[in-house]
Amino acid sequence: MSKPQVGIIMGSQSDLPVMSEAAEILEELGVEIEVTVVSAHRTPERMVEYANEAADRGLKVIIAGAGGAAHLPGMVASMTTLPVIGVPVKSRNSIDGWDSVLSILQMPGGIPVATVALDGAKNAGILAAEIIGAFDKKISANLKGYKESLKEKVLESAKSLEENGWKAKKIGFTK
Ligand code: RP5
Repeated sequence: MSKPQVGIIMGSQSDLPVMSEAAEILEELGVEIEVTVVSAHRTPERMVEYANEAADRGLKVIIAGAGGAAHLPGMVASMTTLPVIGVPVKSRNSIDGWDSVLSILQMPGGIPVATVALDGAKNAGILAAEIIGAFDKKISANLKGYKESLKEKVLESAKSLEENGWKAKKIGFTK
């Protein structure tokens, strides 16, 4: 196995059901990953160490997920020059998800976090692969294949719907 290119971190293991979607799509696209828990509030020293060492360890992108008072993505972004993709998680300490979204999205000038939708870890994985794919032809080709498969699924479901009518539920399209 070669060195991980994308680091997936989350504030708590309770974020894993959401964050595993980033891991799954990145593995499908052939991107080497590492996955771990780094809490901004409960392990601040570990967060500083992770952010400071990430680039030197060879990571190219960090995906950081957290919920509620979600400070992990922004704090990590403040300590690295790597692109950071933030995943707001609708966690048990989140009121309605907006707290997670806004605390990751509304970063001050100079410290961007590319924030995806609430629980949007799959898109975070795809975005990370696209960043890697801008410099890596194999990943770029894998992404092209993935996007083709999305197109085919839509066309298949359109055909099925047109042929069988809207009452037939077996249109076989999942997100
Ligand atoms: C955040 O608090 C974590 O990222 C998680 O989304 C949330 C709840 O954490 P647990 O209490 O489940 O560990 O920091």
